[in-house]
Amino acid sequence: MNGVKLAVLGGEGTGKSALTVRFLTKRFIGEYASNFESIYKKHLCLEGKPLSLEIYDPCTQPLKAKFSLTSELHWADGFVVVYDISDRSSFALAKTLLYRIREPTATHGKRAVEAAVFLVGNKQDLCHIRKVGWDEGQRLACEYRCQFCELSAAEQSLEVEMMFLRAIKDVLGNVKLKEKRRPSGSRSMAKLINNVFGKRRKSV
Ligand SMILES: Nc1nc2c(ncn2[C@@H]2O[C@H](COP(=O)(O)OP(=O)(O)OP(=O)(O)O)[C@@H](O)[C@H]2O)c(=O)[nH]1
Ligand SMILES: [Mg+2]
Repeated sequence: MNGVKLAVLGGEGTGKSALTVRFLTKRFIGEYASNFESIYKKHLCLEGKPLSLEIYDPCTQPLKAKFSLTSELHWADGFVVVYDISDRSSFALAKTLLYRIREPTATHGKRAVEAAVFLVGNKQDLCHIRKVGWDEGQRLACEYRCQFCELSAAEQSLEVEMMFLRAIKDVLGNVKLKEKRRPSGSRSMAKLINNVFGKRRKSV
């Protein structure tokens, strides 16, 4: 069975828990505990294949989120980076997080392909007090090679579901790419044998 690990990151109160709970339960309950971190596990069936999903929803630790993501970067296969469209400081923090995720040293070169990242402008229902433009989000996503959408965990169940499913599919796509780039053991051995015998044939 395929396993996918997603980390939902972002500033305090941006709606990380609301999005995660919305995806897992289709409900918006309004208030969410923020004093402990959670890893939610769910079994899904995606395109007819079983999938084991883990979603990491961190507790409020703005400084940790800004400066030390080491364990998250090693744990996760993909990231959902959330900001609140009515809070400009959360957009600045999202940018810092994207920078950390894309830093070449962030995973000490362990990744064969870039991690899948989805930038989410949450609380779209508050667009009357918007502080971050849609185009700014889109530009930031382009700059850091991410998917992008604006949505509302409070009002949109389907859009939240589509966003998570897209993030999961991107992770699975990366897994396939990684497999393609890494020659399999038998293929490397065939290449080695070919090299040895090829050379010998030439010298005869
Ligand atoms: N209007 C509106 N409010 C939202 C939305 N999503 C979340 N909220 C509210 O924003 C507040 C924070 O949501 P949380 O899901 O707890 O945010 P969080 O990022 O998990 O917060 P921390 O864990 O404290 O960092 C709560 O009062 C939610 O009800 C949304 O789409 N629209
Ligand atoms: Mg939370």
